[in-house]
Amino acid sequence: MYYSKKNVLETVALLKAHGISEVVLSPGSRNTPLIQSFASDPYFQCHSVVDERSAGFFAIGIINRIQKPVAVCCTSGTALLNYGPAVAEAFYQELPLVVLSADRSAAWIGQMDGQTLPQPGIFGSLVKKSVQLPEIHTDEDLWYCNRLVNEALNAASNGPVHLNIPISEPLFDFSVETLPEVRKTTVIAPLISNDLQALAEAYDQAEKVLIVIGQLPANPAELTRLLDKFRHQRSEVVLVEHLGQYCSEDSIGNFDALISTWNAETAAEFAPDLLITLGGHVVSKRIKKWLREHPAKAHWHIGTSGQPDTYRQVTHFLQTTPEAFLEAFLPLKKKITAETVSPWVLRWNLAAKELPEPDGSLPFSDVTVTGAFVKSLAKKSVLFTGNSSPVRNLQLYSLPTVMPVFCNRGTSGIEGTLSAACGYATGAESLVYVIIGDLSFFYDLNILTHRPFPKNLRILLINNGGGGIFKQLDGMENSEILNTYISASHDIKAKGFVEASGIQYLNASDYEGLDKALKVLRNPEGNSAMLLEVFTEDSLNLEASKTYYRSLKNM
Ligand SMILES: Cc1ncc(C[n+]2csc(CCOP(=O)(O)OP(=O)(O)O)c2C)c(N)n1
Repeated sequence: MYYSKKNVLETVALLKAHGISEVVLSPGSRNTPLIQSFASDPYFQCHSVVDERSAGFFAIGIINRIQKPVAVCCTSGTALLNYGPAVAEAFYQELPLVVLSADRSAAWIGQMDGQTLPQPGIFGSLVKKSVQLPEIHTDEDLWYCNRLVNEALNAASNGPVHLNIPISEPLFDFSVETLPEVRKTTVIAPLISNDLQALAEAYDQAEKVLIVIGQLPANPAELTRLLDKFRHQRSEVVLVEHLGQYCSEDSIGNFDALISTWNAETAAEFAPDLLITLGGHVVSKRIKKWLREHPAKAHWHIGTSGQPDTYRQVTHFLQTTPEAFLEAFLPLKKKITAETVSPWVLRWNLAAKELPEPDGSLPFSDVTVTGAFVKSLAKKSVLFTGNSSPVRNLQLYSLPTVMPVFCNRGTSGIEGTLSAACGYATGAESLVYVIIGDLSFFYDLNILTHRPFPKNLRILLINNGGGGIFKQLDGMENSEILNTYISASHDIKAKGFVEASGIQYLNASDYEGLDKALKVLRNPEGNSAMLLEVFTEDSLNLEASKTYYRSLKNM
């Protein structure tokens, strides 16, 4: 049975009408009317996650999997604030996270009534839309509520939204048998203008086209098909990290390491005439620096937001989805066949191919452990990577198989990687791997209490005793407080936490042990999730990466 008040019924019915079927619920009494209504309706798949910070990231993991909006629902007060990091992440990854917060009626905010704070608009500029629903007493209230919920859900197409729902007592009247019929409104995005002829001509004439693909959702099958059709294969170089999901025979993933080998002259020679970017964040810092120093004659950025100007040289914002742009653009460009590939493209491709990956001749370290892990990944699996060193080290290696790779790269926070992976794995059939550093792992421990904990999760925890990334930074060795305050060094091991949570625990601290443990980790059978904790040492971590980058310079 559903809860009786109309603003709750309208919200629940409209979520259903908009096709939002997965809801992550966090416990509370003010939101019990919402919880009861979602859980009573078999249309909704409900997940219970107590800690709202984890719940927000758990929902992001589900969005990564289903690529549709997902709702999170919490009680009033600080519960809502705990969604903050996930809301920010969703905003900068343009993910459709729908936040539903229950509240007291406006009259009681700031009156020392229990568990209240000013909830409407609390996420400020980090949401695409924020609405305060009315409590419904009249027909006009009902129309107003319907309009606001529709507006918010429509705005969620490319980012998070917040619906604050005041619910006065009684909170536990579960007497309604069916949801009301509701009006759903649909927004049709502006169609792309056909005025692209000039761009098509510029594209056909460009000699050096650099396409940089940032973070994209998984399985961009349609985008891949269109991009393959779009490219002349003559004048383009495609740079894409694992998070960009696109993969073709000649796309280049190791460009960050490649750029590290250039001198001023080569840096200028590799620069493009026309830069085309799409997708979200790019991890490499070197590419940003290099492109800012070597601006192209033209830069087109394709994306619905009409920003950003990451490389300080945008000439055209093509404000639409990459798919819609390519569809419109394809018929306009010339069909160039049997052209020879330009020397500039050949040079890029050769340089990228010749660049060696770090190998086992280097000391046992974060970098080489990552390499061994990457090579052991099972086919048809999915990978979540923590921020900090894992996402960077991962990029030094090609993946053995095409697989979706996810990371909370919207704001690069270290707090929600495990939770997101857990959300993805719940309901996924494949193995879901996580590679994560120790500070990021311990930060997100609460999700280990989630039940049922997905058995298909396989976690590689690289425990280097603190924030290892900071020790790699030039000049840090001179800081006397590096260990105490910057890298927050510790001697905590994960074993106790992991075993108490019913997860199978493995560990390794040399190549032989790692090899054995990785074989166990890739086993899809088993009654529980598994975690492999690998211990590495600061001095060897530093030596391995210095030796590797030095060897590239000497090539
Ligand atoms: C929520 C949040 N707090 C702080 C940071 C700053 N930060 C970036 S990397 C990092 C250290 C991460 O350490 P760990 O997860 O152990 O990975 P490692 O550096 O050892 O690879 C910190 C604290 C952040 N990105 N996000």
